[in-house]
Amino acid sequence: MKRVFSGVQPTGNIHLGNYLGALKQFVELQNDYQCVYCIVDMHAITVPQDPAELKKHILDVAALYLAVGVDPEKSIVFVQSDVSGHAELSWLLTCNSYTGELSRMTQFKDKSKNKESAPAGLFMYPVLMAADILLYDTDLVPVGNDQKQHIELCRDIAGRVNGKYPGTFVIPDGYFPKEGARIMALDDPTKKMSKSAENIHSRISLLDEPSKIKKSIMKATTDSDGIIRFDIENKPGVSNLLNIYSALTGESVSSLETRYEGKGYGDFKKDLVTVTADALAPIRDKFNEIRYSSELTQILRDGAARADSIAQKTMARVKENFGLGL
Ligand code: ATP
Ligand code: LTN
Repeated sequence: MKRVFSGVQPTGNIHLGNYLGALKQFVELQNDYQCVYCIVDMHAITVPQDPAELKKHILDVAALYLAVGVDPEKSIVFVQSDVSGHAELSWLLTCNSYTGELSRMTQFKDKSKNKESAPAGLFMYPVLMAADILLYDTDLVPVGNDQKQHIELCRDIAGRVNGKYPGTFVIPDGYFPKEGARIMALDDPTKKMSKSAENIHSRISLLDEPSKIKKSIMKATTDSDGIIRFDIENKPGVSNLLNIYSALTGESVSSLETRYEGKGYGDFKKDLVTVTADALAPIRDKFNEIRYSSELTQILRDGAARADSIAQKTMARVKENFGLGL
């Protein structure tokens, strides 16, 4: 069976962008692949974290994985720092990466902008991500569009290592959803929906109550021409809402355009509120059921053991190929 790997950072406020860009695909891929889903806590510490909050967010993301439908009987769910192979492989890849290519990563440039000095961990972030992926001989990586550059870098590093040490890594492919690969902020559709934006109405968090969902969608930025049509250039707000509607329901954007012809933004937004609230209600219920159960930690322990046994095999092969150790 081919293998899927992906990860989400435990940093709170998991939103509709994370769901439609990544988590929804995690569930869909479970039947056809062996899936490995990680909570990447070592990526989270590339920026300052409060230890107690971090611990809480690790369990929040784990519970959300299960709440959206990741099935621990089928998929491996675990916390990155519980498997030492990630840090170990990361160093071997560091020695096969160049400062030039890492300096070109747009996420690094964005996150270190206006800082006199950036943490080295932020710079090395994509190498740790490559280690995550290559450690499991991954074939497919479901992520949002914002991760495209990191996936390309991972493929470059793997290809380079294979050039020096043939047969070391499987070269992975990115897997990007057709709709939902880039959900934009509701208050500013030129920016991606983000966990860290100050305005809570810029995003819909997966655990938002219906009243909050309603407020955020009804406030969402549109335009003044009143036509429900997909046009990213000229109508980014309406296009983003169409995209969300389509990704949540499976109805195509063109069918939505036809159905809402002659109707106003108010009607369209009201329907989108219902669609969104209906999609998130079962996720919220399942989350509340599982978040404080002892089953959750047991699932993560089992997951780490299963992940570690794959990781150890890869590390033995990689070390052998590199000529490391006894
Ligand atoms: P944020 O920018 O919101 O802080 P992130 O991308 O830094 O999120 P993660 O939680 O690690 O952090 O992302 C988890 C997944 O969600 C990734 O696959 C990412 O590509 C995807 N994702 C994040 N934001 C969006 C978005 N606005 N639209 C679609 N996918 C997204
Ligand atoms: N950088 C990713 C999170 C991440 C990841 C991974 C995704 C870390 N390691 C491995 C896929 C595969 C992000 O979405 N911010």
